[in-house]
Amino acid sequence: PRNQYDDCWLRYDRVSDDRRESYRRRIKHAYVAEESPECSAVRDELREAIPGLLGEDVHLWQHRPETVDGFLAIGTPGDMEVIKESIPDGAVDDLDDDGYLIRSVEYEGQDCLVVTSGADQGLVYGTFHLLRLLNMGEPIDEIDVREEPAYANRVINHWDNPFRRTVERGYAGESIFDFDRLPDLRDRYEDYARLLASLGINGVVLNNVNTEYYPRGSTNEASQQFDGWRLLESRRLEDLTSLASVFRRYGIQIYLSVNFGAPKRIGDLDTFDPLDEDVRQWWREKADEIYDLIPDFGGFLVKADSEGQDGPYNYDRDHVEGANALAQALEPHGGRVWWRAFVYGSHEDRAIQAYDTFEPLDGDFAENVTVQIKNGPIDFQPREPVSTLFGAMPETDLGLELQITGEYTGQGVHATSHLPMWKEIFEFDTHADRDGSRVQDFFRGDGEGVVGVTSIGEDHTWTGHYLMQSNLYAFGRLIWDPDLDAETITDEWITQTFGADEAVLDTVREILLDSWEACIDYETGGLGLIHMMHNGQEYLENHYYPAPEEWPGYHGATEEGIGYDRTATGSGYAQQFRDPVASRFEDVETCPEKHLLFFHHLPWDHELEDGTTVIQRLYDNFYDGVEEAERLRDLWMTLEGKIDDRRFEHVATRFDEQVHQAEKWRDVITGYFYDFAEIEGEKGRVP
Ligand code: GCW
Repeated sequence: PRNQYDDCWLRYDRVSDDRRESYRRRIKHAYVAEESPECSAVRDELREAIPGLLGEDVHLWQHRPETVDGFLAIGTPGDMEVIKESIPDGAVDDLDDDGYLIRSVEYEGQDCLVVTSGADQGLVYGTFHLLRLLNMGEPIDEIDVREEPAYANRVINHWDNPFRRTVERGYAGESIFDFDRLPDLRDRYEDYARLLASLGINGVVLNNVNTEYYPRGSTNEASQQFDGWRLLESRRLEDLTSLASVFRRYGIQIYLSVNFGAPKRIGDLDTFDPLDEDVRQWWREKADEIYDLIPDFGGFLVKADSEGQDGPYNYDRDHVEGANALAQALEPHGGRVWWRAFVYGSHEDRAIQAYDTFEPLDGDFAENVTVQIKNGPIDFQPREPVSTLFGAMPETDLGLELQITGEYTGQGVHATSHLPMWKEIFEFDTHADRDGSRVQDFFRGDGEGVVGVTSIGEDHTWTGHYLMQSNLYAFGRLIWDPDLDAETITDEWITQTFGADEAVLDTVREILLDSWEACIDYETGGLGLIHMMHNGQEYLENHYYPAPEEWPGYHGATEEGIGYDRTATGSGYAQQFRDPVASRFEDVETCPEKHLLFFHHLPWDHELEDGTTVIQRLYDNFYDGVEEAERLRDLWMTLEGKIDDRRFEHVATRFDEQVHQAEKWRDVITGYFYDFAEIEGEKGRVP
């Protein structure tokens, strides 16, 4: 089955000759601690990796191999003498559970490589870190690594619909999870867990946040009847134990998205009012049942009172009352509720609603509740200003939700790296002080973290597009260490995925790092407009193309001008920020051009800083964006013969389609704006 899907970045190809001897000396013999499930996963990984890298078998030892020149030792200091003796006292005690050290040391005349941690989980991460260095051909003779993750919770959210095996906003085929066949396991589960653990991911929410009927979007009724809520049924929970044990070996906890109405749907209660004592008791018993089966279960993710999902509003309760009812049930077991702040519908401008709803509740959520907030106030647009909730709820545990899948960035077809976008979000300074005021500083508590909505599916590529594997990779690496720069992460991915050829490295790096700005330009015109795009293929159920009647609500175009007034005279989103951010967005003169039309409604001929008018800049950006997509495609074409045909052809075909879609949309949207503005383009391109 392994050849039915790609290895992604865990390729373990033969190392170059000039590295081989040094590697051989320190890794051909490996002494790995015994007991835990995590250590057995480590041993399996070495069995997979080392023969690939060295072209010869690895020797695994149960004690120190005394008669060889050198060896790899993986364990806690308590597990083995060589580690205790060669790592200074206290160096390991100082680490977080997930942290680890990797060092080259000399031990009684042998050249060793030590991977150590205070906990088995850190050994898994340390091993994958070492294998990454080997995959990249890095020297290991003088190595001294100390690592700890920035965030305690590093979680993947699947939007997979159990039993149907569809994936909402997934562009890589069916769900990899076959819930109907559990407890039977598939090899793919383990290989997926390996990919995630190699990035330091420690939690997976297995199913879609939409756990019931989802009354919008596609016209296909049947595709909207979701049954994720059934996963809380007793027989389904029993089935999940096998899947949990696969992930457990890699230190990954499983979570479920649950339906707030479960006490009524699954239980025999006639209410799910979170303040009703029977309802609370039902959740307690359900939690007890789950933890009996899965002692390390992570907790629940909830989308409540949003896009048709049930919630506390059904009973006039608020989000605190709702979240805390579930939290009290998980609390004795150490479980956590991740409660989404993605609510809209009652305010004319959806941007302002999450803050209005959640900020007043600060301080009232139970200790084991995390409020999970999308990066921007709308919905994973190619570019949005950040959510005003960051920094606004100092007494609440917060989680940041990013989208790895490309719902609005070209779906499975366009090559769009999200990494530069995530860097922009992480570095944004909110001027709200906690332990720092950048967005990336807000999720560092024990009950906090970063989650990503995944792009994974049954496709051979896993992500529907070979280059989009880079987004999963980048997500994991960035949330382990948000200080890593985009080039470093991108280069790591390319080298492990395509090998060490410099030309390939330079080319793919340029494509990935330039792809996001290109996408913004050809989809949105680059001045902060949202939801204006034509994305994906029409025949895909998931394809995104809002009906032209919806457009004015998004971009606010009139004969006089364009943009959405979110200043004090408009919806007031700018005012939800702290100063000086609020005044910077509020004032047309200081509002950054990239967000201009998100915050301001301006005349078509309003002059930008360089004298260009708004309408001309939109025209230019749509044209330049397409040209940029063409340039990136041409860059890819230079790789013919430098990488394998299968991956070359796959990406080349998609690039043609990307350019084609971008051109089509450019013509539609520039023509459409021309109809409003009746201003011809200065370069003879519009109309
Ligand atoms: O707007 C949307 C997406 C939905 C998604 C929702 C959410 C899971 O288009 O597909 O539903 O966001 O994040 O809940």
